[in-house]
Amino acid sequence: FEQSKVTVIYVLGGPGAGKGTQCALLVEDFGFCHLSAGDLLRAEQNREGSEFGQLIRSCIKEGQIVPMEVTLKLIENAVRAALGDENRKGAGWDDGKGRFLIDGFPRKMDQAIAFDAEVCLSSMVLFYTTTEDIMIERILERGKTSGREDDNMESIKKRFVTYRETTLPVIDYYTKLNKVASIDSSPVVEEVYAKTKGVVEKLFAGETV
Ligand code: UP5
Ligand code: MG
Repeated sequence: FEQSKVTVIYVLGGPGAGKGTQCALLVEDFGFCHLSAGDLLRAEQNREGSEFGQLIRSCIKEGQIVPMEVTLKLIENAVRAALGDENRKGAGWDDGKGRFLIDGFPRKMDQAIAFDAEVCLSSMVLFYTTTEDIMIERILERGKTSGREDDNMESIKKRFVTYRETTLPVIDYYTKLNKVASIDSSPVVEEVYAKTKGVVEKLFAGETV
């Protein structure tokens, strides 16, 4: 697809920082197509006949990054499907605008380089920051009902290690490219969203972040 027809925003931040929550709100106001890498991986894991099911399950439980070929393909397919899918209109997704939120990706340098080179360049990175204590509290609370196999203390600790060692360098990389808008996600959802909305409005108004 043509780069000029799509706007891609990467949404990053630690486990449980609030990426998915903010994306859902952005969809309503700006007509984005929200693609969560974690959700796409979980769907693939549960898809009958998937050759990657076991691999994805063990990576997620151990807080490891799934080999990028798998994730990249899932995202690329989802972008293409969304661009060609009339039925998604009305569900908040406005196909004509070609706006994508890619949530929880890229979280390793190899993914970042490959997506930027082979699929499309992102316009900016929304980066949610808060303390590990807050992230733990949020994930454990959600874990009561989420059914996610990584919403437990043991997996959380492993997710934090991967985040610090593997994902923070990606943030540094985009910071040097002046693409990162950092937002403190410690306050209540509405307050975090007010900041988020301001940043995205500026982007679409043609200002840099
Ligand atoms: N909540 C949210 N905001 C709040 C606020 N301001 N105040 C109070 N509560 C707030 O939020 C988490 C919880 O907190 C929710 O209950 C929410 O209501 C509440 P959420 O918006 O879901 O946070 P999010 O940042 O999306 O947390 P998530 O757990 O989804 O982040 P992860 O990055 O850990 O998970 P993801 O699904 O992206 O990835 C899971 C795994 O998939 C990875 O560990 C990895 O193994 C694998 N993966 C890859 O291998 N490659 C990839 O490219 C991507 C993922
Ligand atoms: Mg999420």
